[in-house]
Amino acid sequence: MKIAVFPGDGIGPEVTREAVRVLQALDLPELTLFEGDVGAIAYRRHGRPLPDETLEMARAADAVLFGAVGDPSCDGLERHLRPEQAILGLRADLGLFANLRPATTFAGLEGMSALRPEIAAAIDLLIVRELNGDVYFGDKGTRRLDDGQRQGWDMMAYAEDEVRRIAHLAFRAAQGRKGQLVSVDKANVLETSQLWRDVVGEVAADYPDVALEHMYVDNAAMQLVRDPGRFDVIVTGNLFGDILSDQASMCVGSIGLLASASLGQRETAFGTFGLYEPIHGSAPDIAGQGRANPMATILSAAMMLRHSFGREDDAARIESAVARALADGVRGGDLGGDAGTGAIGDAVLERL
Ligand code: GGG
Repeated sequence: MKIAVFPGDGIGPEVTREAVRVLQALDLPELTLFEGDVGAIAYRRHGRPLPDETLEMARAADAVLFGAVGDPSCDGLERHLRPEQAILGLRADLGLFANLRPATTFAGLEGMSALRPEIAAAIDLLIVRELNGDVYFGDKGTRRLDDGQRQGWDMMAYAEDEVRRIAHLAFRAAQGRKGQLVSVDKANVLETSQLWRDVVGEVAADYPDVALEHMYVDNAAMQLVRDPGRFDVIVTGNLFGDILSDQASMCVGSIGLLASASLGQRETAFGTFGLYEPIHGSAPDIAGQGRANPMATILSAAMMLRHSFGREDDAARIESAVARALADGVRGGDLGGDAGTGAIGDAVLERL
């Protein structure tokens, strides 16, 4: 089992360390970990946010565990040198087109939600975010207009094959859950969204057992705080998915709890190759202080065991250990407590 570990910037190394401790405690057969540089740390050491060595390491692995990238000291750099290019480059190079972001309210955390506890208690949803298209990967630039003003532009584009493959994945995910899929777009304004809506509607014919609903993104943002329990699986584009999943994290209590799996079509000897990362970023304001909550990264490691290694029992063990730690009152600063990164890792390890 070859896992490439890319801790990255800010709190990335701190939270990744705890997830690695959990993986090592499971006594997985022939577990080999390689560590590589990504993000600002890679830029400082190698002059690029995604060095060739790191990319080769990812290609040679069965799965990637990723921390976070981003550093305010890089704000003035040209776009291709910015830390975020590391994660975008990995997603593109590795063909990781589907980002699964589950959001479920843990027992005992209902009161930590930005919503009323009884509304928060009902949240058990999965956001399926398309990851290889949209404004993230379209042509972009800045130019001077005739009147001398600067103008920035980002091209939003989706080809129908890109929509079709993420739609199939989302329908299959809904089949394994409650059988309800909400496709989120802005089809009343955007051409890409009209195509998205048409293609998702066509794919629906293959899944008569799944109830499909189309929803505009502004309405989806509202419904997510009004009645999040109505959602089972949400499928949406790259930008809308990024925004809605951060919103969902505050509905369940903290962004420090949301894990993610980025999957493509490559199969390894064990399962589907994937990259696993917390949905949060590098949080430079608390970096290096041992205050970050590592649970999202630990839960991402659980997703790795499930999707990339077919080890459902080990994944469930980790998820249950995290749930029990929370039920026992283990809380990081993000949840109003004072447990540090290492102490939260210890609490999960004790309950494995
Ligand atoms: N662990 C997530 C992370 O590092 N996020 C930083 C970031 O900029 N990600 C871009 C994205 O998720 O779209």
